[in-house]
Amino acid sequence: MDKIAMKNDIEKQLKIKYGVGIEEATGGEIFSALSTSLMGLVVDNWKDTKEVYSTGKQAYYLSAEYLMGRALGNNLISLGIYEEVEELLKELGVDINAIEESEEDAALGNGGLGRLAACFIDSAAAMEVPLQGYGIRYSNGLFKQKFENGFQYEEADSWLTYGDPWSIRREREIVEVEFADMKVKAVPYDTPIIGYKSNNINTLRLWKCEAIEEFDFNSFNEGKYTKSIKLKNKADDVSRVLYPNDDMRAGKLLRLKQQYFLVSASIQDIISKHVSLHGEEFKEFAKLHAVQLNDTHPVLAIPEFIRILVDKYNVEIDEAIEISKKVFAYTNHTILAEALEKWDRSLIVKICPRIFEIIKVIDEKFIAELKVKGYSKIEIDEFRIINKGVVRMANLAIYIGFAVNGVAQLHTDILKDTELNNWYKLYPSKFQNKTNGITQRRWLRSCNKELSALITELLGNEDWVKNLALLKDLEKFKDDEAVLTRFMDIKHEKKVQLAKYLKEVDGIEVDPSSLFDIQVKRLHEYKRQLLNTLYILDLYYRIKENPEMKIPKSTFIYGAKAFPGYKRAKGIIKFTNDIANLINNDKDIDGKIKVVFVENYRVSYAEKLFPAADVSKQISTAGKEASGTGNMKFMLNGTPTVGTYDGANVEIVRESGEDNNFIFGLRIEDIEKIKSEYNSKEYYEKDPSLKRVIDTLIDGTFDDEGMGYYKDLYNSLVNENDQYYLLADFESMKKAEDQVFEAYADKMRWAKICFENTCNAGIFSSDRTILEYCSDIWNIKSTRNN
Ligand code: 26Q
Repeated sequence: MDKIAMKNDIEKQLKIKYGVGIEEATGGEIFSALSTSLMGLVVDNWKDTKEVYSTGKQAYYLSAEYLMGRALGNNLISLGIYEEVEELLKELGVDINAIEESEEDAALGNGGLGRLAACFIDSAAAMEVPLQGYGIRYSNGLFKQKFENGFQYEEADSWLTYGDPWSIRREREIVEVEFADMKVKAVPYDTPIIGYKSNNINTLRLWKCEAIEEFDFNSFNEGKYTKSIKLKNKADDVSRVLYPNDDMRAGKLLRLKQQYFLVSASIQDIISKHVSLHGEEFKEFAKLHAVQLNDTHPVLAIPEFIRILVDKYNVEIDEAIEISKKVFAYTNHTILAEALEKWDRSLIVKICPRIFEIIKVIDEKFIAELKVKGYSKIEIDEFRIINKGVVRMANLAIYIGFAVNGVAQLHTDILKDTELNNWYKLYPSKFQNKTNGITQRRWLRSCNKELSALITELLGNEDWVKNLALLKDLEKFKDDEAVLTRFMDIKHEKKVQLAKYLKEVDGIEVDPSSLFDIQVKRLHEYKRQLLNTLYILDLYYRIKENPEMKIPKSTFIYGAKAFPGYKRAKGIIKFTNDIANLINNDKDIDGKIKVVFVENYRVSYAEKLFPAADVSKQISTAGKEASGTGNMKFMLNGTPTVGTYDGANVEIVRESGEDNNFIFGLRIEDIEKIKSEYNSKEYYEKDPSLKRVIDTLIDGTFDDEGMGYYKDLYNSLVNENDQYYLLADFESMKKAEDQVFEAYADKMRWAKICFENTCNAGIFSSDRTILEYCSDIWNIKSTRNN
């Protein structure tokens, strides 16, 4: 990097964009100027990478969500110039941290699935894999969460108010998307995804929906202003907002429109590039392109692909279907069959009638195939894509997809053995496992620079940043007290930093020498934040009864957003905030425990929480969490898991050892066994400690201001037989926590537990995952741009 040129460029950008010098510029302005200047450093490699990739087979990741977070810090690291830029800014009297904090999170996703997509495109760039991401450029990302008197409120997330210096609007590559009732423009915005210390720059292309005519001049001239912008608004609506739910609870028309918009624009883009390079030749299409469907949300890509081949390029429909069978692969992120996406045929007909016709042809072809194989009518009905007036997106994806994968070993086993067992028997060779991963560039190198420096020092180089398996080599220090002490000093330092941040933004004081127990994830009943809360309340009562009780001073931290229409989830937030209020204000317990619910948990907050955690809480009901990825982020930062035998926890324990984690609770087999005779009331009546905490929901200890939240939560546990087995796992969770307290009290033992977690986290790099997709699904190779 040429420092002087960089400095001049930043100053020039500030002048052009804002008419200010660096002394008067705000953090946001410097962020924008610096980012624009960095874009200048990547444009040439970006263009070259595209050319290099187009000479071979490419893969495309279609996803309705990308939970990117901030870009600046990561991009500086990938470019290998973080320290230089930090110094340059310092010379100008600017603190790089403040500049990084000025960047809005790009929160174009809800949770795990969206963040996974973001990790994957980072890994693909780092691994020099020709993968392009396609998504939607929502004007409003995931809502901002506010607490008032313990209740969650939502505010719009207008992340684009000050523009997005990391994307380029590609006016020349606009495509048109046709709905039954309107035609719109899909405008591509491209973001460079910078390969770590590589010349490969990959692309994330997000589509924005716009009206073809900005506004209707005739109406405007007639003085009908509202009418003149009606069409514009209708088009803008399509990419206006990310649906804030992370399960299939609202099958809304607009959501389906978004899905069709995404896939139509993306597939047109892929096909038109193919045609311009190879002509109207589709027989070998699958040799050049693979499309990965991130859950069922982009599954309409399949009939859209067939539609274009048939209607635009005159391919026979049977042939088009056969081609599509070699192009698409599908990832499943949910366990429950009943949670799989379904759309009423009437909705699909209303939005894109031709697509429905094609789905019908696919369905008929499928039925014919099943008949030939000798399946009965009843069996065939199970498989059918269209059944009783609904289109089952997963069925379409599995029938056409050449590969179907789960996201953790346990999850894939469940799909094969139970949820999708009939499909597995029909197409055994389609099923694969691809255990999720996380990018160590963001989740260690960038968010925990102190630990990164120690690892680099111990290993003698930074190779682990692009080959995380190398962390294994740290094992030789596992009994080295000096190393362990430094490791834990860093943990402490990260806790001090978090405490400072909490104080600044949430006005909450926490003691960095206390144990930080952290549960961060979307709020869901199956994730059992409520179990954690009941546990903490019980602990509080026990401390009150027995002030001498020996436990390490502890801070319990939560971060979670609830879907705005999910009453129980909102009730759990309010209940937990009420308990925090009770405990934090009780002088009797002498600050022994404290409860903090951070407001507006998001990627940039996560980056502060993971490195500062002593305990990672992963307590979903066994069999419900497909994988989890937060669990991996904790582990990488040297944090043991307190959790159930679920999702990727199983693999985490397998890698780092039973002794280095605290596993408790019913396993899937146990639940299967007790399921039929489970009676939560018995637990409630039998265990006075359990009764005591559950009764606070109805005895007036807390007040939900007439919302009915608490009564409802009480009912879910006691009168609706506790679907998620909180009561059944309560006792064993207490035991696990006792073991944590005991282990934590022994400093060196604890240090070793933490250290071993980091040593064994290598396998959970999304680099590993992406390379598995490349070799086992996409059949593509890394391609270097020199
Ligand atoms: C579907 C239809 C209509 C509206 C919304 C949706 C919808 C949106 C988002 C359904 C599901 C999601 C997100 C699911 C998700 O995040 N799943 C998580 O995926 C992670 C990555 O594989 C796993 O680690 C988690 O276990 C899984 O819960």
